[in-house]
Order: sequence, then structure tokens, then C-alpha cells
Amino acid sequence: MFACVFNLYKMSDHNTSALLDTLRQVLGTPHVLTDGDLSSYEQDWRKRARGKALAVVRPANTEEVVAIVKACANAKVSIVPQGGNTGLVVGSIPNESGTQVVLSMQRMHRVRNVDADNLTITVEAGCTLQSVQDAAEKAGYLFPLSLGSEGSCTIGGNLGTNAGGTQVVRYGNARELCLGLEVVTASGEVMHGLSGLRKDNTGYDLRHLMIGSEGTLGIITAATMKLFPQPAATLTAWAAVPTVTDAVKLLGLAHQHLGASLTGFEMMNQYSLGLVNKHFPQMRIPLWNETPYCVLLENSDTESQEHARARFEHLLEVALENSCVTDAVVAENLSQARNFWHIRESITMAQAQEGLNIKHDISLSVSSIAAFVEKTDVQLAQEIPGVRLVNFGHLGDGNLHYNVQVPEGHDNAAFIKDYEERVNHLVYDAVKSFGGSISAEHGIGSLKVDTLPDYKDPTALALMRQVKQALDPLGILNPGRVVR
Ligand code: FAD
Ligand code: 2HG
Ligand code: ZN
Repeated sequence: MFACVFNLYKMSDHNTSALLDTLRQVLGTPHVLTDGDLSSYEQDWRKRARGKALAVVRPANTEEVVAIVKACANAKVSIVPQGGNTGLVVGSIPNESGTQVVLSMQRMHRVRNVDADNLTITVEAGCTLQSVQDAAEKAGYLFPLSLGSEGSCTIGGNLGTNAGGTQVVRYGNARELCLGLEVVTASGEVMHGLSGLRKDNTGYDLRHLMIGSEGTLGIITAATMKLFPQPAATLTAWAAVPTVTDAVKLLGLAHQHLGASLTGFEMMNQYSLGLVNKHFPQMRIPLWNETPYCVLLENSDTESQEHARARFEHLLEVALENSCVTDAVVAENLSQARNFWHIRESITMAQAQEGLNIKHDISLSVSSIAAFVEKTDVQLAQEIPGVRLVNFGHLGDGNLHYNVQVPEGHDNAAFIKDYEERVNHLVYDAVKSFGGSISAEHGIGSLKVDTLPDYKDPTALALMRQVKQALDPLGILNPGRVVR
């Protein structure tokens, strides 16, 4: 018995060094990291977990990704694909075993092609979102995906998580912006799909299976994404609203008056803006201490600035008359508009500065959001006296970040340990009772993998497991994430 275990150990030790040798031959020693400070690859953005990698490998092209996958499959070593490591659900770092390879896409950051006639851009998966936006702008177009993490997150990670962000109400999420993918499969084959076709009904759309699969079904190496004309005029307003019901009313009016020009509709409660005010006191936040909620709304148009402004201001007048808005400020120039967006994008950082917290990334039908908030606010306050709710998000998409911060003066880590499961069940049970989803944009990762079965349709979950088994029979791609 002991001899058997010993042999197994010796064998796996031998396999490991053989694998590392192969990886070094393929990539060159500098791109197979095993020593030194690997914390940026091993620690998640929220500091919720820290893993240990066997190695971090940094391929420069698709052929090298193929060679890595084949070598790892051969050695039965699992792979964790990683982009910018800005994910919020612990899905892009290795587990603690020290046996997983982190495949960082950082070196694959070429823009392969801009096709102006087809209105598409083809980029490698390691391009940061910001660099894709910049490349589109340089060519005279708009790439509208926009997240607070855009300076670090990558297009591969955006597609891996089907990221949303602040422009979804007009342009859709990452899935809707993607026309094609190049993917390395779990067996090391390349699925070529970068033709940029807007119509292709030749069977199952595997692109959509890959998008949002969080690195569990294939490794995205490149993508063809949609481009749009740049808007001629952009108008941004910051409005004070008394209740969530009023914010929903304002959204209805915005749809009615602005039509397809409505590009952003974000809601923030007073406590979330108070955190920004506390941790970034240099920011001047309009109206926040006069009202329970603020809304940030944006209108982008191909019409002239004057015409668009008249319509936008008329919308705000109607909202003031209806009393769903009590006060509003329209940005006078680009820098003021940027400042509004910067305040909104800073909530996540302010919450991180305040300390560990329990995040929820939920979606509901817009028509049931107000009732959900009313009910759940009361339940949480009863369950945890003094609880602080960081309630903000993409109201235009029915997506709230209904986050929970420890009561003042309590220990953050102890709160997470003692309350996280209870709080999650309370919030998710309410979400379920209103027919919503427990993840609107951040995904499942390992943080929600054991919660998902309580809230996902069992038939859908069983099919997901069958898909995983069919596409990754050895279970080498990001195991323990999305489905077990
Ligand atoms: P990672 O964190 O590296 O990976 C995320 C997942 O994708 C992992 O499961 C990983 O294995 C997989 N993956 C990464 N690259 C690939 C690839 N090439 N092929 C296959 N799988 C891959 N998210 C939103 O949706 N909306 C927001 O508004 C938003 N705002 C944010 C603001 C801040 C300040 C922060 C820190 C995060 C925010 N996020 C937001 C979350 C995060 O930025 C997104 O999920 C983003 O899409 C992750 O990209 P990444 O490159 O960092 O991916
Ligand atoms: C956002 O909308 C991101 O800013 C992050 O999705 C949300 O911090 C969060 O909970
Ligand atoms: Zn968000």
C-alpha cells in the first residue's frame, strides 16, 4: 500500500518536471514562471482567495496555446485561463493545490484587423478592453463595451464572462457584440471562426456556448467584434430620485422620449455614493446627500447637439413635473460628463477601501425591481441590525449590484465568515421569488458554484454538465468553476 502511494507520488513528480521542461521548450524559459512573486496571478482582485500555481505560462500566439493545452492534457494537469484577473467571482486564479497551470493571455495583444466595410475589428484575446476601444476610435469607430476595469480586463475575459457594463441598454453585452471566435479546445484543436459573418445558420452556434463559459469549455485566442459609428452628440445627466419606483418611472420616460438614443441608465443609492465621498473626498458628487437615490443617464445621438439637447432637457422637465425626479444636472461639457461617470465607476473601489464585503450581481425584470428592493431591504435590516447596503447598478438592464457591507464597527472578515451564506440565501431566495437571476454579469466562478444548483433550473444544469463532459472529458479546463 505504502509502496504504491510512494510510486504514484514519484511518478507525478517526474511528470511534473517533464511537463515544465516541455513548456519551457515551447515558450522559452522566461515565459514559464514558477518562482518569484506570482501574487498578481494567484490572488483574486477582491482579495477573497489566494491560490498556488504549478506555473504561469505566457504564450505569444495561438500555436503556443495549442502546444500548452496538448502538453497539459497529456500530463493530466489542469489549466486556468487568465486575462486581466479582474473577475469578481474567483474564477481566474488557481486553487491551492499547486498543481494547476495558469495560462495568462497577456502577451497575445495584437489587433489583427479592422474591416471598415464590415464594421468589425479582430483582436487577440489578451488585448485590454481599453486598447480595443482605442483601436476602434483611431479607425473612426466606436467599440461600445465599457467597464470600470477596462484598463486591465481583456477581451478574452470579457467574452469568457459575457461582461456587461454601462452601455448594454443600447449596444448589448459582450455576447451581442461578438461575431466570431478563434478557440483552442480542451484537446488542443483550433476552432476557426473569425469570418465576421452577421448571418450563419450552419448548425449549433458554438460561439455562444464559449461566451460566458468562464474558461471551462475552451480557450478564446481571438475574437471578431462589432464596431459602430461614433455618436455625433453625447449628453449626460445626474438626477436625484426619491425611490426605486421613481427611478423605474424615469427609465420608462427615457425610453419613451429618447428611444434608441438612450445609451446608459445607472442607479446609485445614497450609501454607495457616501462611500465614494468618504474614500475619494476630492470628487465632487452632485446632489447625493439630498436624496435616497441618484440616476446617471446618457443619451448618444447621430443628430446635432442642439436637437439632441432639446429632447434630453424636455425629458428631464417631464420627469420633474411627474415628481419622479426632484432635481437634475446636465453635464455642460465632456469633462463634467466624464466626472459623473468617474463617480459611478468609483463605487467598486470605494467599497474595496471600506473592506471585505458580500457582493450580489443580480438581475430582475425592471417591473419587479422596486418590489424586490423594498422587501429585501427590510428583511436584511431585520436579520442584521445596522447592515449597510451598497445598492447600485445598471437599472436600465434590470441589473443591481445589491452589495452588503458589515455594520459599522464590526470586523469585516468575521462578518463574511458568519453571515455570507445566510445573507446570500436571503437575497437569492428573494431574487428567485421574483423570477430573477443570481448572476447578471460577473459569472459563477468558484464563489457561486455551490450556490448555483439551488437556483438554476435542474434540467438546464444537467445539460450544462453534459456539455462540459462532452467538450472537456478530462476536466482539464478551469475545473471547479461554473459546474462541478
Ligand atoms: P479574468 O478575471 O482574468 O477572467 C475571468 C474569467 O474568464 C475566468 O473564468 C477566466 O478563466 C476566463 N477567461 C479569461 N480569459 C479567457 C480566455 N482568453 N478564454 C477563455 N476564458 C477566459 N464586469 C462586468 O460585467 N460589468 C462591469 O461593469 C464590471 N465592472 C468592474 C469594475 C471593476 C473595478 C472590477 C475590478 C471588475 C469589474 N467587472 C465588471 C468584472 C470584470 O472586470 C469582468 O468580469 C471582466 O470581463 C473580466 O476580464 P478579465 O480579462 O480580467 O478576466
Ligand atoms: C460595476 O457595475 C461592476 O461597477 C462592479 O459590475 C460591481 O462592485 C461591484 O459589485
Ligand atoms: Zn456591473
